[in-house]
Amino acid sequence: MGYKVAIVGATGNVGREMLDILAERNFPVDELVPLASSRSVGREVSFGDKVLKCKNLDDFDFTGTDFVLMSAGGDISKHWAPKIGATGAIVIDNSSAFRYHEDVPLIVPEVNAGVLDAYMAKNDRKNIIANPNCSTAQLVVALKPLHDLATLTRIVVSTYQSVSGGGKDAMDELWNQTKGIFVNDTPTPAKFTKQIAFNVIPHIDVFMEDGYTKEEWKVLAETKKMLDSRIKVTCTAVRVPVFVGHSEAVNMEFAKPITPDEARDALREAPGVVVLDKRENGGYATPVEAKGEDATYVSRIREDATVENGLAMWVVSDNLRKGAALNTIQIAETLISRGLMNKQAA
Ligand code: 2RA
Repeated sequence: MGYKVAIVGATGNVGREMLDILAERNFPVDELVPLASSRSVGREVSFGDKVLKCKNLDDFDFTGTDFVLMSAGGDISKHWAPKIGATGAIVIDNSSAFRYHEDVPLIVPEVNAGVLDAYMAKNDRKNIIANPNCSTAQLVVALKPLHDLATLTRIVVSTYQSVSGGGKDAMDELWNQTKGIFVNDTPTPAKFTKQIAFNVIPHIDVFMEDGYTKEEWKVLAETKKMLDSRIKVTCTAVRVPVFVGHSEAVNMEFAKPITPDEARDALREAPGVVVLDKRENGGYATPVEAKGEDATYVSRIREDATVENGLAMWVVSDNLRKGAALNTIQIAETLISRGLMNKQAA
């Protein structure tokens, strides 16, 4: 026996990736229901070798649904997740709506799966589990084994984020501007604040009062929530003209000494990490290799001699997979494998 799974936002970038990953990983699905807003009802999506039509989120009865995977934006999640959770379904939400709530676990299974045991034992749980922001998910996968080894005290992160993090319109904007520039069209920014083709933009999400952007704040708040609230974190988040795959340059300070070799060995053993670190031309990962892959790639591991116990590294992952859809499904798999769902798959 398998599970009844609904996907809210099934026609979006992340929703379609969720459908592919569920099929690829043979997730134990008895019934899959793609859900969308009324204007997308009837649109077809692929699930393995099946084609399914989207049903209307507004009038769907969630009773008897085991998992609801949500990726339709914060407003939809804020409105629907508590109502769906109250029916007994487990909502795994990809938006930022609940990530910072004290009573909602924020989970990357390789980092803090144990938090789920305590949450699922609570009688008053809301049945909402949050998936982190894409830039944090890959970061904490790479930081966790190093933190376990030498205790991180401070990290400085610079992100190089692909346009797919901004949704399909953002991908179309990069594509159309890139083609347009070759025929001398003047690029007209719409989704982005400036030209994105052949450019980089140091601005993702809204500005906050202290001058940081919300994207940068998310890296800070989510790393602290999942890994350790004592780690000092600062971030500069930058959009780059790459379709899929986020990259991050990370400088780290530790409480204890740690060598690049020790870090490399720990990362090689860590779940979800592939170390690709040859000190030669091309001996590092880029978004092109990470696209379509599940792993978080770590490269360029070296000493940062400007601080005591310092290291630097380069981290790359497919933002639509580990940064969103894959992590969501891994949370569902973790609930099953830890015996936290009522029924077990055969
Ligand atoms: C971005 N972090 O890349 C967002 C997506 N979650 O814009």
